[in-house]
Amino acid sequence: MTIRSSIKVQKINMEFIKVTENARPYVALIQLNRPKELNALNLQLMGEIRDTLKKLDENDEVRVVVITGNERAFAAGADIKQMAGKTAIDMLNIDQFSTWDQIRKTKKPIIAAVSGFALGGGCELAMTCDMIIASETAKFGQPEIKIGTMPGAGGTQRLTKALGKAKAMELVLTGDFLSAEDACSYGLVNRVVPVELYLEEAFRLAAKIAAMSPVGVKLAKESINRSYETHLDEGLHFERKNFYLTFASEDQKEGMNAFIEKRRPDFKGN
Ligand code: DAK
Repeated sequence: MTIRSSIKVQKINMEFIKVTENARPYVALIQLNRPKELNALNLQLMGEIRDTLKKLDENDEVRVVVITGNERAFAAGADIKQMAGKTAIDMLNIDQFSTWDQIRKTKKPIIAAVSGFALGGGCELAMTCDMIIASETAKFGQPEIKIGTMPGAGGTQRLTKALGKAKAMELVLTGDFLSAEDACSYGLVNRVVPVELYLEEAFRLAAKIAAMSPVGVKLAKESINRSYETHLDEGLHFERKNFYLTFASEDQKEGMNAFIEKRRPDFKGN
């Protein structure tokens, strides 16, 4: 690989993400940029990630993509304020899954550089990436149960594959968080580094992969995913139907409204 230090850094700012096409030689960076909302994933932000990944996948000057947030939060989940009032049919019509599926189809490797909260959809976005570098402060979790719903973007499937049934069951049913150290011991993340180094470490890993054959990397990623995802499609389908169903419940409205009103939810089971 030739190191092209004279090349101008290409930065593109969208409303909710910042993109640097050549953050390092052949390495692009996507930074989630809704810091006040802890990078909550609203529909537009997810659309910006989808469209950017599609462009980067077609750009020969990019071989690896790093996705990050900031020190406090990778992403604290899908935007509860945007989802709270939705019915099951609204959710079905919005069809956010096509966006998540498009992200999942990216051919180039994606590394998540995670610090702080990676919760709900944030944890699912990190797990949709191919590798995760975590800072010591990273906290992973699927707390949807606390707001009357359940993971909807692969959490029940990918967490179970990564952690095994018992631990995944505990996390999804209690909403408890997993520390970076525990996430690493279970194999959910590649490694944990001090907070000031997590992005650099992600770039270091990206550079190593970017020096390999882009064709070999693409085909190897596809092959590993074939092994990993053989039963995933069926599992995702099942999870999606159940996720929509939670939006037919009063508990989902109560849970999300309680979050917005900063009070404890009173779940009735209907
Ligand atoms: N949505 C909207 N706003 C959020 C948010 C979220 N997920 N997380 C945090 N915020 C906002 C807070 O409301 C607050 O806003 P203001 O009150 O200042 O206006 C601001 O960010 C700072 O948060 P806190 O004041 O709460 O900060 P703390 O340090 O006290 O607490 C926390 C941090 C991360 C523990 C807390 O914010 C929290 O519990 N957040 C919610 C975590 C959560 O429940 N996440 C799961 C959301 S449900 C799907 C794809 C994905 C999904 C579903 C479907 N399809 C493809 C269909 C995913 C669903 C989810 O992720």
